[in-house]
Amino acid sequence: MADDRTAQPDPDTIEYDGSAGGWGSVRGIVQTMAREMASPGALATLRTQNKVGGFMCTSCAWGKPKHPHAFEFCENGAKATLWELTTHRCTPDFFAQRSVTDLRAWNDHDLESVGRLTHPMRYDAATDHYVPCSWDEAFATIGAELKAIDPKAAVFYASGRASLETSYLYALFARLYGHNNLPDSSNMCHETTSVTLSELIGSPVGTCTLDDFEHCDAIFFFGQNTGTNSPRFLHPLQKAVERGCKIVTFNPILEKGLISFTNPQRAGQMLTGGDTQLSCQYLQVRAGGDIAAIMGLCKHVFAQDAARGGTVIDRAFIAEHCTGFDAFAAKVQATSWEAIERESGLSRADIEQAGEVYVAAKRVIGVYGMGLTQHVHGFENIAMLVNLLLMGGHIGRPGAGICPVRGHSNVQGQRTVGISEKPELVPLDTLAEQFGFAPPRDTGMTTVEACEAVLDGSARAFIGLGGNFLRAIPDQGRIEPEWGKMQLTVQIATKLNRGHLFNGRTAFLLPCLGRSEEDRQASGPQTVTVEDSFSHVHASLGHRSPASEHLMSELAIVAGIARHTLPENPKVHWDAWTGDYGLVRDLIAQTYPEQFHDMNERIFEPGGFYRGNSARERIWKTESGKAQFTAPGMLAATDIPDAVGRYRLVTVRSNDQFNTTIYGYSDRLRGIEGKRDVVLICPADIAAAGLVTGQRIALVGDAGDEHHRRIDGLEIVPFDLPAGTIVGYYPELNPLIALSHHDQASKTPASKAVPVRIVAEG
Ligand SMILES: Nc1nc2c(c(=O)[nH]1)N[C@H]1C(S)=C(S)[C@@H](COP(=O)(O)OP(=O)(O)OC[C@H]3O[C@@H](n4cnc5c(=O)[nH]c(N)nc54)[C@H](O)[C@@H]3O)O[C@H]1N2
Ligand SMILES: Nc1nc2c(c(=O)[nH]1)N[C@H]1C(S)=C(S)[C@@H](COP(=O)(O)OP(=O)(O)OC[C@H]3O[C@@H](n4cnc5c(=O)[nH]c(N)nc54)[C@H](O)[C@@H]3O)O[C@H]1N2
Ligand SMILES: [Mo]
Repeated sequence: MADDRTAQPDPDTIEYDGSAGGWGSVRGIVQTMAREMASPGALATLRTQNKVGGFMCTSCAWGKPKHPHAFEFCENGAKATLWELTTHRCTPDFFAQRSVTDLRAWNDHDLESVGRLTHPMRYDAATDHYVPCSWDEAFATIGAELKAIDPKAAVFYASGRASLETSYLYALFARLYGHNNLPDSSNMCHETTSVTLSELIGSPVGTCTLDDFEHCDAIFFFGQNTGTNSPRFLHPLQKAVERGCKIVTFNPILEKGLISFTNPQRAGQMLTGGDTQLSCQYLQVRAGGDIAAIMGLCKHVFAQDAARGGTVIDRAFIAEHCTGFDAFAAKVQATSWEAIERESGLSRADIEQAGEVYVAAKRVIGVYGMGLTQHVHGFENIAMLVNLLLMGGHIGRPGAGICPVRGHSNVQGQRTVGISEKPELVPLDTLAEQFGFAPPRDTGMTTVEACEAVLDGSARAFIGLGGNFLRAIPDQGRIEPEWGKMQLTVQIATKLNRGHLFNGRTAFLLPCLGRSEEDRQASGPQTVTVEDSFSHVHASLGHRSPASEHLMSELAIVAGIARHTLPENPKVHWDAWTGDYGLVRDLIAQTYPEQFHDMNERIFEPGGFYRGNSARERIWKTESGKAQFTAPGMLAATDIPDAVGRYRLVTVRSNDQFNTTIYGYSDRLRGIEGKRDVVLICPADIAAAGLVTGQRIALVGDAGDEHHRRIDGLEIVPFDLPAGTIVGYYPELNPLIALSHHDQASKTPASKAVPVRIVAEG
């Protein structure tokens, strides 16, 4: 148990701002405390989470309100913090006892459970062990290796946690070195959003802020699992419903958090077991059926507009602000209800009922997550939602807008300050002047392209600023064996994961501070900043003493590598910047003056400072200068046609994981306990395939290429799902996803509607 008894929360008394399941979520935290033997004072640290003067949660990117609760965190955020504050340590001794190859037999949960990394480590290929090294040795060797290769053959990956300051310097380092190969976790996540929204409304991010949820009349919710992945969002949703707002949800899975919510902060609800009904209608669309479903909604809106004398569609808004409406209208007209019902798996009557909610609402918000972005036609999914919102003028108006729910806590911000493979999104001329160099102008690699470069041998070096790239990508089974052909791999991390067990010829594992830890540099303790889903920028100050005296901050590590790689430049001061992060914020303000002016003064504003959004002001920074209606060329978000025995596999998260970090084996909100090697199938499909509950099966990839993809030993669990849609866990099922199965516009891997077949075992 934890070594500080006072740090043990009592589930009967703890005040807690929690998630969908009332007591269950409190119990989840207590279990994590016990498992992780959280260090003394861990609970006090939770109290400062998401508060001014405290640190910003490392879990999701949901907004941090101006007036936070006593405990402004959820089950997720608490687990993420306790996971970071564990007393377990992954030391040189641990590595001395186990070879890297041996560790590949460990599962994701066990690898991270070893604890926080304590020392910089070098991979010794001769013995197949990680051995300790000095920071100087690491930086000098990495610098020498990078200098010896073509910069265009290097990939600098970032998982969306590192601060704005670190991210800005990481991107600057890449460009000074000579490439734009800056994929980040966003390239597996909301890159579909960045590409689609930029093209259609001229803003790469959502247009809503938290305030809009206080004024909307209807929320259309697509493929985002709030109770599990962004539980603090349940509070504004509950309040919205209580003032009469209607929520309509489209999701193949009946996600508990979206059906109803027991608020752990309201004593009454906890005592009586009462709850708030969240969705007024829940439509179990088939995976990949949203283009069709939204087409149906639009069809109903047109019909009602005609029936009500043209009062439903906002024609004045469309005339002033939009293009492409006529082609879109023609498309809706030409699409039959029969096709819509077939492709969505929903009945016309149900879609019309949902359409009535839209027709009756004055202010509509469209919310979405991975259920729209991670498809081969993710672009068209989002574009249809934009169409739906534009019809009623619901973008750029209080209480309305489009709201992509971001994942990692600073993933949006990393893009904002230059981590992007797309040079056109970065003010290169400003950077050129600021730092006296000629930035590379060619487009860099996305995640998918980086994987292709590893496969074809053209990638020579990989740096991972956090994350677990090899475990998070598709086609893992094909890429792992090729990884070691790279000359250099460097992983900057807090905990050991599978991605660290596949190494280039020269390889380092560099341990960094977590966000809750004090980051002391030459000028004293440092503050960092992050941007939430609503484009608000918050300061974060860690107070905990570091897990080991040998840790360095992410910023110092990036600067250390850069200093040993790049030639002297009178305008570049890695040491001074490392000594005072305020100087880096000055640089950010110079590069992005419109959004980040006076950054150092503004970062402590309660609720964060807003960096603005043009589409919210109805300024459309698109090619046409207007908001764009589109007419999709297909109704299914996948290109793989339906066939007998072919299923659409959806890979999802449980509430007991954060991406590839597996805290435990409980998917409390879906009622699955103690196992993750499962595949959820609806009872009719189980029967039709001649299978039985509990039977072990294999899933086989059905992408139609020459590669064989298979995962054995999955247990059949009956689950309420649309026919043909089956569900399993990420990242265990990633080897089934073909690299070629990605959104056509943004190259975001399509982790939903993955074509598979079932093979009975035994
Ligand atoms: N506890 C926890 N919190 C997290 C994370 C975590 O791993 N664990 N990860 C973080 C990250 S990086 C991200 S990006 C977010 C992800 O948060 P989400 O966007 O919620 O992502 P998923 O867990 O993939 O869930 C996708 C949802 O879409 C539904 N869905 C699947 N296919 C379709 C479809 O075709 N149409 C529709 N309408 N729905 C569909 C699924 O049933 C599921 O409810 O969460 C963040 N927060
Ligand atoms: N099949 C399938 N695949 C998917 C998805 C899916 O839904 N289905 N979702 C995709 C999405 S949305 C995302 S965002 C990606 C996630 O991909 P990644 O962001 O690459 O993966 P994570 O699991 O978040 O990374 C976890 C690791 O980060 C390190 N870490 C934790 N905290 C810190 C820190 O403060 N600093 C540093 N330097 N390291 C730290 C730890 O070592 C930990 O092991 O996966 C994608 N892959
Ligand atoms: Mo994500």
